[in-house]
Amino acid sequence: MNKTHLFLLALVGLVAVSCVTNGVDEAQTPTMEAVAAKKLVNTADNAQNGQLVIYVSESAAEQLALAEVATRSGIVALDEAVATLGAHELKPVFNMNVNADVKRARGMHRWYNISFSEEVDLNVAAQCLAAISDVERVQFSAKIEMPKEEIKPVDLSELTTTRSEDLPFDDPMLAQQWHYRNLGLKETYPTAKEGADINLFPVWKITAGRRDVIVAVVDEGVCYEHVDLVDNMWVNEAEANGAEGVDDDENGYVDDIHGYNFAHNGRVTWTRTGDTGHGTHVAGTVAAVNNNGIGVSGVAGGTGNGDGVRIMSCQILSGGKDAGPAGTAKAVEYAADMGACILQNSWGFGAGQIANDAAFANGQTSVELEAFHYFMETQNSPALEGGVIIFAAGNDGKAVAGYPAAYNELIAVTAIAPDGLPTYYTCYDRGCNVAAPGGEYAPTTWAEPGCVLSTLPNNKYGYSQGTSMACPHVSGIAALALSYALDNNIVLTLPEFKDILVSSVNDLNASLTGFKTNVSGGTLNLASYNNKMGTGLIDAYRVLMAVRGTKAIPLPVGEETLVDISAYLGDGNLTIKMVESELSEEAIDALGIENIKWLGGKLMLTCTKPGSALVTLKYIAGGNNQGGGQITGGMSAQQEFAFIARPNVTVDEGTLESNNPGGWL
Ligand SMILES: [Ca+2]
Ligand SMILES: [Ca+2]
Ligand SMILES: [Ca+2]
Repeated sequence: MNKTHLFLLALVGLVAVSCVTNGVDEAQTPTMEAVAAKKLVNTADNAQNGQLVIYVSESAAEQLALAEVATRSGIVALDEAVATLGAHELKPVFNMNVNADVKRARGMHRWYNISFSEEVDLNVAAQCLAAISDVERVQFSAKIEMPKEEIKPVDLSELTTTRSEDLPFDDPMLAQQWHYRNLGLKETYPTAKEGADINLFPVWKITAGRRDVIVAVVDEGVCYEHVDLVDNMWVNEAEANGAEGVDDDENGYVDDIHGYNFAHNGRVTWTRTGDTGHGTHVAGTVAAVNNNGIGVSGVAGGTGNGDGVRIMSCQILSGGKDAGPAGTAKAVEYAADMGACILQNSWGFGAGQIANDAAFANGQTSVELEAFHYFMETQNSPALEGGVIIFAAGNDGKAVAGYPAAYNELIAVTAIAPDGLPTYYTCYDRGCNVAAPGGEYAPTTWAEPGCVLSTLPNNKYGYSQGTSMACPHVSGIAALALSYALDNNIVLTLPEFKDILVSSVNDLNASLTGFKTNVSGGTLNLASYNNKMGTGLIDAYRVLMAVRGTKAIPLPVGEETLVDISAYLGDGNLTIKMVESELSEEAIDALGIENIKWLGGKLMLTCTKPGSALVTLKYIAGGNNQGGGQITGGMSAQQEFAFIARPNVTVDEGTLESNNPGGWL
């Protein structure tokens, strides 16, 4: 090991000399080491040995593309470095078989992956490459992690799988999926709170997905044979109907029927030693098949009529081996090239490993960021101008999300428990954008039903907790939102869509006082999470209403409440007189509305249960206040609103605060 190290230190000197002769003016550059250091995208901390990613000059990229063997490019300094490192592979990262012109214009053809002996000291190898004038950036292959969590298969004999009449679909385990509709049952979690969920059921009355919305699950392999997933798997028809061992659609990947394994270069797998079922669990939350009388429901799993959104398996972890940044970048590129518009990511580099956005990109684009930008700027759905990327915030319990999640262009999801409070493991604060149910083992007893229930490989099901489990709730809601937009010919820009996803939330802060006992008997100081779980708890119904352009009016459960739409019209400072408007029976039923009174141009009512409904409210648009019963030209107008009754909602009358969370992003 030491020998290699010393040998390569000597090599740096040699390469430096050759660079000087190649025209680098030493008088203008303080030292070769300083020049080389500026080219390093990240550090060798926690990096994979034996590989680096480099970004070469345009002219070098052209020469490399023409060379029959890339390791004999004809670029003297590069060929020498390759030989000295004993590199056995120098390959373009991105797939120029598909969409080559766009990728070339973006410079994606300039990224190369170089593989060499694991004995070679990484820092020395990186400096050696960075010393070459045609090499503009060098990136270490940081190891990728899934946020750590324990996945526990369900013993079906212990699970009550009764179908209750009020459930919208006949999946027998839906009653246990409190994360979709939380009834506050003590057997779920001792302090479970009714309504601490994503408010999914009212959305399923409007849409449960569309098969032309494709969600790429960047994770372990998805068990595409699972009886509760198979009908919602994305299918590459050319490969499905093609020949084994042949790249039938000529996209550069052989037999990529439901996706591809970028860690082991081959078919998607889930049965290697070291596989955990993580990708299958995540996929089930997004789109397990609904209403098929089997197992669980998925957020966007359809109605049982082949109308669920599709899951594409972009496998970056396989038997404990990860695809590295280059393989992960290819997986993201693949998702964009093959039609996904939502990128679901429950993986990262570990909270705190990368300090901030600048350290993530070092002022220059890393290979995975290049791929993220390509995904975000590729339009695969008529409803969305671009692609949206959603990440788990991380499970280190730190006041910062891990990277890439924390990066400012990506949505980072924190996790709540069935009590509507932060989980003990969730990352929070810096870099976090929105919360969703991630589940939690019951305090002190380690009982599982407070975790998230979903699919596991080989037709099994299981509970797990983590921001990994929270994240696919947001991806599933995003898929429902795009399904709804497609149904209604609505087109959103990416910034508009991200705004909808992070601002269509219910307040979490009102509950964040005092302490909470966690699973191991320790306590969480809830005040430290105030305003730090992202904007709030995502609400699927509010998301759809925002896509529709309908304002949501949050209402508390069990309290007499004054509804004043003045806060939602104009600049919010108008005094609007409401006119008696008829609330539909459906709305009254959905929210258990009682004691409806119209008082002085305002509506007074009590919601007796959590629920959501559309209402049309009429009002007088100014001009009639003559006094003495005289009316002069008070024009009547009306607007549709969504009433959303949730527990613990605080309604701040006369301001927009309750409608606009305005929290820290
Ligand atoms: Ca193929
Ligand atoms: Ca094939
Ligand atoms: Ca099912």
